[in-house]
Amino acid sequence: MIAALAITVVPAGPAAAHGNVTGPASRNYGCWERWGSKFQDPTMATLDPMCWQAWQADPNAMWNWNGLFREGVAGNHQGAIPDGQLCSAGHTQSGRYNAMDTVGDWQATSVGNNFNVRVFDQALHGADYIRVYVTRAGFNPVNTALKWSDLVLVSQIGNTPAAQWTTVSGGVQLDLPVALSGRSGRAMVYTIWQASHLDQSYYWCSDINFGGTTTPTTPPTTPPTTPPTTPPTTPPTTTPTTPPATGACSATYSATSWQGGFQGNVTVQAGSAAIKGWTVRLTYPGGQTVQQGWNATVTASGSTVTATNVSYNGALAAGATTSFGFIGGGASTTPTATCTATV
Ligand SMILES: [Cu+2]
Repeated sequence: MIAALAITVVPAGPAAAHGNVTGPASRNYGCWERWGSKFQDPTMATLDPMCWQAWQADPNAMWNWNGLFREGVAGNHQGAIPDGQLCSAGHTQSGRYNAMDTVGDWQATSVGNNFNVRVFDQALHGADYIRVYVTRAGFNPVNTALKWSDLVLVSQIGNTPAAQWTTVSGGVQLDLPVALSGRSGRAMVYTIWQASHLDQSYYWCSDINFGGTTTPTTPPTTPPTTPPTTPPTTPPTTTPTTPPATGACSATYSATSWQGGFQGNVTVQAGSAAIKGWTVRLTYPGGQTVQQGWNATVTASGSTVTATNVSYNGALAAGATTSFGFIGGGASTTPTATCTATV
């Protein structure tokens, strides 16, 4: 799942976790699955441009792939979400998911006219109901914003407690069968999960391509073994950055924190000469753990986090910068940061 691997795994509290459509992967889940370990890899801009724009717009839409929901909609989904904003659930969560509405050539999952939509529920919420829609024939998501009137209800279930879902690693999942006929080409799946938890409604856009006449099964998605952190319940605060270290390279640390966890971000800058690689050491006062990292190989030993460049961001011209990050558990305190360069 993650090339830049973590050492210490902190179990996430299931009560705070949520879910997503893992197959056909929703826009933000797919972008997280394909690029989470290398989200600043510039090849994404050409290989997967819609994911690239999404990561540029707000990486937290991917880190929090499980949090695309609204509360208090009272069943009036169309009233809460304007046309053109269906994939961001009406700019929910302060606009974190807005880039999901961007019209363009999102990577699409190939399906037959019969396929399953798989909902993954990390929190064992279960469902009051789940509704699966597919866009009407002729709708082209590559050049058209999604409207409610484009959607046709094709599958649904009513009240289904989590005990009736299939237990998998990290939660439970449920497959809703879709059976269509005569479809070809691009389309979207729109799924609404009314979780049996408060009045919490989830909304997901998945891009599909009707390519075959057979009945492929949705490739079994391995649920992540490390659930990402849940959205902060309190507004994040940014800790002061540490002063850059001196030497052939410097490391500048900043963090965004929430109850029980934080996202650490480090900017690495080459000094007055070019470098071939770098290693950053962060020493915390103690009690911190690392769950996942990106754009660096991140390991933890005791209260020291060591991050080494990956293949595409080791070489830096004089004065040039790159950055990496990681999700940590425990209180967000400011570590000392040192940078060692390979020249
Ligand atoms: Cu939840």
